[in-house]
Amino acid sequence: MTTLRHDWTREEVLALFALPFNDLLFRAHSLHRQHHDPNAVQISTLLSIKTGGCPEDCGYCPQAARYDTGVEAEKLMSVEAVRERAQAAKDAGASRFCMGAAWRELKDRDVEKVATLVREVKALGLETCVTLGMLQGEQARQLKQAGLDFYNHNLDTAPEYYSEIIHTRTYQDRLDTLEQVRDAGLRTCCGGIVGMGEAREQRAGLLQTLANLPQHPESVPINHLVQVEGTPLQGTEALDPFEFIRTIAVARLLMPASVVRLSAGRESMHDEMQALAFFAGANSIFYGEKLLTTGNPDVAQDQALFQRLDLQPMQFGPAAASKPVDLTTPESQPAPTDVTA
Ligand code: SAM
Ligand code: DTB
Ligand code: SF4
Repeated sequence: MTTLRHDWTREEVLALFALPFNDLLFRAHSLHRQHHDPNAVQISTLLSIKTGGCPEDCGYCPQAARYDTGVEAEKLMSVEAVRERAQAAKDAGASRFCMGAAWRELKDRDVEKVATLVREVKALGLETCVTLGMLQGEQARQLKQAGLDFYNHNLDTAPEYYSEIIHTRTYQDRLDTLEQVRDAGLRTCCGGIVGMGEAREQRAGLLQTLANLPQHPESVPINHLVQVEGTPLQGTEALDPFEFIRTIAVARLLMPASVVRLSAGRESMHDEMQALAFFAGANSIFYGEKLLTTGNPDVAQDQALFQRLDLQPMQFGPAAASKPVDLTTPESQPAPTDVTA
């Protein structure tokens, strides 16, 4: 097995980006196979449990109150409504349920409410993930106690590009929250967004920072900017699709054991592009018609994609093993590949 490195230089990362495309993909895919089943994809479903009205100014985000995006502020969803959505996600084949709130930070008064949601979702036999903004250590420990598996908190971009995108909190604030999450024994889901007008240097900077964290995030969402009318980043020049694939491949090379998620932006990607992303090292998706407020491919479309590419949902833990979930028809499921081979 490869040694996990935490000392990547910017030059080294840029040199990977600059490899001939086929060489880069070959290297990334070869390493991918050493650490993962190449035909298994982890499936998470997202739910916005508290939508809109956010005080932050993240330039990409439709939920920031200050931008006129048509997203209405809503209250925290009820336990019953969340349970129903989580059960539906499980029935559709998701193994993880991720709940997002448009908050700057988690307030102490909301900790017990979120903990209740976590307990309910966990009781259904799903892995749990929440993304609630900045978090304090004690709050992280309370959520862990409630059964939380993952906390999603993204670095979003390279340190030097961050101030182009967000002004209401610092990069260090994000690093501090990630430290609290790790210290509480939670698994980290941390990645960023590309296609925000950044240069390759900054895509490299994002991945370099992620890989040089004290531990590689267990889950690394690579979001392609979803441009939303009314946000400052609407109208940003489109990223070359092959540059997006390169970003996935370099993420795989830097963080070989992590699960890399082909995250936001899939709705505007063809099947061929997604197939290339899976080959380059992506092995997770968000599944279900909606991300938080924007669209995601239809479930039927994803099921067809899995079938066409012979992909299977990644299983986890004894609960999943006792009741395998088929995204495709049962007879199309090949025997699981031996990842230790
Ligand atoms: N409010 C919390 C926070 O910012 O940490 C949690 C929710 S926030 C919507 C979670 C992440 O979604 C952001 O960090 C960002 O990476 C991603 N995101 C938001 N809007 C996006 C967009 N338009 N395109 C791609 N990713 C987006
Ligand atoms: C992540 O990295 N991407 C997800 C999840 N973590 C919370 C969010 C994508 C949001 C896309 C815009 C929207 O639907 O509002
Ligand atoms: Fe608020 Fe999160 Fe959107 Fe930033 S990304 S505006 S913190 S909901």
